[in-house]
Amino acid sequence: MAFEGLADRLQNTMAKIRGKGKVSEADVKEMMREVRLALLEADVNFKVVKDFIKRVSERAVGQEVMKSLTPGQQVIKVVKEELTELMGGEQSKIAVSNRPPTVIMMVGLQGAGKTTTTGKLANLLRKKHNRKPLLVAADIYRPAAIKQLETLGKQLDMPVFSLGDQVSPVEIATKALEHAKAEHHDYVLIDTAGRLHIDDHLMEELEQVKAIAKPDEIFLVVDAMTGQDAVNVAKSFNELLGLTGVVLTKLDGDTRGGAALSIRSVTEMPIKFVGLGEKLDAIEAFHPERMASRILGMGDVLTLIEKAQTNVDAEKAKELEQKMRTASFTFDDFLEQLGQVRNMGPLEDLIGMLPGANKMKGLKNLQVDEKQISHVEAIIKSMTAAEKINPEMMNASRKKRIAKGSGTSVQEVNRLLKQFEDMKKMMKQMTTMSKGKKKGMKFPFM
Ligand SMILES: Nc1nc2c(ncn2[C@@H]2O[C@H](COP(=O)(O)OP(=O)(O)OP(=O)(O)O)[C@@H](O)[C@H]2O)c(=O)[nH]1
Ligand SMILES: [Mg+2]
Repeated sequence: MAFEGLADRLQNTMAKIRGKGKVSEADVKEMMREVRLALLEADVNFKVVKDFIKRVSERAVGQEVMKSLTPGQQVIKVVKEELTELMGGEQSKIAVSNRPPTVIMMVGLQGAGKTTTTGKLANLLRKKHNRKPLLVAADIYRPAAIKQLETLGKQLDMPVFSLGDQVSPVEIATKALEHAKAEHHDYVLIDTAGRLHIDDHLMEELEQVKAIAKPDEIFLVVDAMTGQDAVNVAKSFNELLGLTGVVLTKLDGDTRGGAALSIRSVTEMPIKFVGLGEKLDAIEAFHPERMASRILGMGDVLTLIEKAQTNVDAEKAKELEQKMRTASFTFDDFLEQLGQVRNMGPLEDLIGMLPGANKMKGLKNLQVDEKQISHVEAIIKSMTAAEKINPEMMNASRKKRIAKGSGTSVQEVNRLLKQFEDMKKMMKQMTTMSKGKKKGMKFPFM
């Protein structure tokens, strides 16, 4: 996971100052030295680091901190605010044209993730915003580029506009727009060709496509793993083409995060989305504040809730809630719920969004638990219908049978039974707690 080193270091530094009842200038200086090192090590642009430290230092020894009752926490608040500001302050939304279709042009270097991101964005627009996007294959150079987009289109069950590779991208864009209007598509996503380096020919062609397609957004797709290079690429593309935003991909890899923290201040371009994996739902809108919160170990509960809302079937959630109320929640429901949680993405990522998760050593090894989950699934599937509804009937010989059937052990079966009991108890408490409160979605796993 990206930012791990940075998050660790910053969180350790913050822990030292958090509880302090008094913060001296020397304390702040000491802390800033560590923050500076942490940022530089994360490959954040040198000048960006310098400015950042200057701003935080000024504020940290200023009135707002020294006069506060909890100066330690106040300093952390300052760091968080400045970190948020660094990444762009308020989150920026995706444009909506008042004369549809809204046109989004994807540009970037070879292998940055343009084609994948085109598919991900279209998926997001449909899933979350109820839009009807058209994908446009305008990369006529790389062999199989068109095929790649068409395959994505098939996976998503979404139309792809293509005229083969013998027609110029400008003409493809022109025809695609006509087609989109005729078919009432409200978004058009144009996937363009990548180059190894920025070159005149590529830029000329992109300018021509831009002139004809009049895009509402030009997203530069950059690979977070390329660190400072990503920042330079963003700078050049912006100067030559005029971007409206950046999509930072491969943030799931072990990038140190420097690009995410430098791009905005160096280029003034907002990061609008981040790519977090190869799958077509591995994309998130970029919220600087939430990202700062994650980096500082304060969690990102909002994203977690949104993930739940997009990926958990609302009908089923309601049904579950009802079952919880009436305490008729069974192992079958439990299985289904596991499935829904898994839809939200790798557990490891979800846990990373919980406040303080970084500090809990046990949680860090959660990858292992994916295996445990399959065990849980196997155990439940080995139960009879009666056992699933009535776990009380479970005796030693039944447990033995289930352990054997699921390829696990009696201990594991026991553990699951215990967890299930605990969970039911917790649900009862939650439903009593939420009584009288305003109605909202409740999920036992949160
Ligand atoms: N881990 C990870 N891989 C990604 C992400 N985005 C894209 N990829 C992978 O990166 C590789 C290149 O992605 P493409 O979408 O083909 O990149 P492109 O910019 O269209 O490449 P060209 O068309 O050759 O210029 C593929 O293997 C993708 O699966 C991401 O967010 N995370
Ligand atoms: Mg491509």
